[in-house]
Amino acid sequence: MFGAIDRLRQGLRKTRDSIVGRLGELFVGKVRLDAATLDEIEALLISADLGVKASTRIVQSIEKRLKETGGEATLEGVTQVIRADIAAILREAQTSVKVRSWDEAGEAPARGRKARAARTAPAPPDGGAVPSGPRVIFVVGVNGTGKTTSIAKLAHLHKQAGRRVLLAAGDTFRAAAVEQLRIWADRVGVDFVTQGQGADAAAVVHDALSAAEARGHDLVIVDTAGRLHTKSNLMDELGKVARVIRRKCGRDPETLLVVDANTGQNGLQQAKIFAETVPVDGLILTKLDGTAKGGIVVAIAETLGLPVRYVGLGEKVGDLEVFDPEAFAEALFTLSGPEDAAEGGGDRP
Ligand SMILES: Nc1nc2c(ncn2[C@@H]2O[C@H](COP(=O)(O)OP(=O)(O)OP(=O)(O)O)[C@@H](O)[C@H]2O)c(=O)[nH]1
Ligand SMILES: [Mg+2]
Repeated sequence: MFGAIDRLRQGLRKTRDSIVGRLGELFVGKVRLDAATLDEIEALLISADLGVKASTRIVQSIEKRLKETGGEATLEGVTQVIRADIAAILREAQTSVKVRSWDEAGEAPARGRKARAARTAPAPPDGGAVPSGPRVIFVVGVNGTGKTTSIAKLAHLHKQAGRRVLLAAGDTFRAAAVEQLRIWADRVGVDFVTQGQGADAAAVVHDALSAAEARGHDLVIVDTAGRLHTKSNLMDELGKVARVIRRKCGRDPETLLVVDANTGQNGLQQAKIFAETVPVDGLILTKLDGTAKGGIVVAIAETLGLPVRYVGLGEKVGDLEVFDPEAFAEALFTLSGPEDAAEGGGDRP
């Protein structure tokens, strides 16, 4: 059994091999870092998908540190600077908070004073209702990013923590989507509410919340369809469901946007549309195990301006980690560990 940091290390193996391996080729012993080597480090970081902004910032840090040490550098010294900077950038994104409510959804995100006011004084829920009932996690994102799998993993995590979890089959577009969630619910051992394919997602969620109240669930996790291409489609569908949750529970759901770490610029743009259209509280970044460009976590956090809450590291229910910037940066650079050990098979439905 691996611990959290070992699982993270294992999941990030491809990225680590690429960054650490190439850094190692640049350095042998102590070297004097000239402009060309700094450029190479920058290119290496950009090719690991950290994004230009973060890569430039990190190289500037390295340069600054070098001035303090007379211009000589070791692989270890440079690695430490990169690692500390990645952790710092991710920590900064962790503190960004939701700036809109579902009432303002679809409008441009509030900035400055308006945003700060929204943070300190959240809009009262409909009719001034006192918040009650279960916690609700609303999982949204582009299709195929890993929403349903992440819901199963989240359900597992919360069940392990002793909570009573109910899954709501809010993706009613395909019969297969409902079935996939049902299989996961059975496998994880949590309850499940559906009205089948073609049902109104808002009605399914209404039903699920009533069931949760009646049966004493602590947490309801809502699956959604990813095939919503325009902003107005997105708001029509998701806004309707969110308003049902607010009416029943007296507060907005906690909305998590799922983003595939293998996503190219196109996927990132689609995720941006979600982040700009609906009030997202945080990110689940999936499939980090499948990419050699785990640096995308930094670029996504920066581009979307949202905190990463969880990372997906495989297809099994246990392959989800609560995101910790320090642990992530450490796992990217820890040279040796049990990651060479054989891994077990998958268990997806
Ligand atoms: N390697 C890996 N695969 C993952 C991860 N998360 C999800 N997947 C796989 O990605 C594929 C899509 O996952 P789903 O959970 O069905 O994605 P979805 O967003 O619900 O898809 P739609 O409902 O079609 O929009 C499946 O094959 C999953 O097993 C992960 O963290 N790592
Ligand atoms: Mg799905």
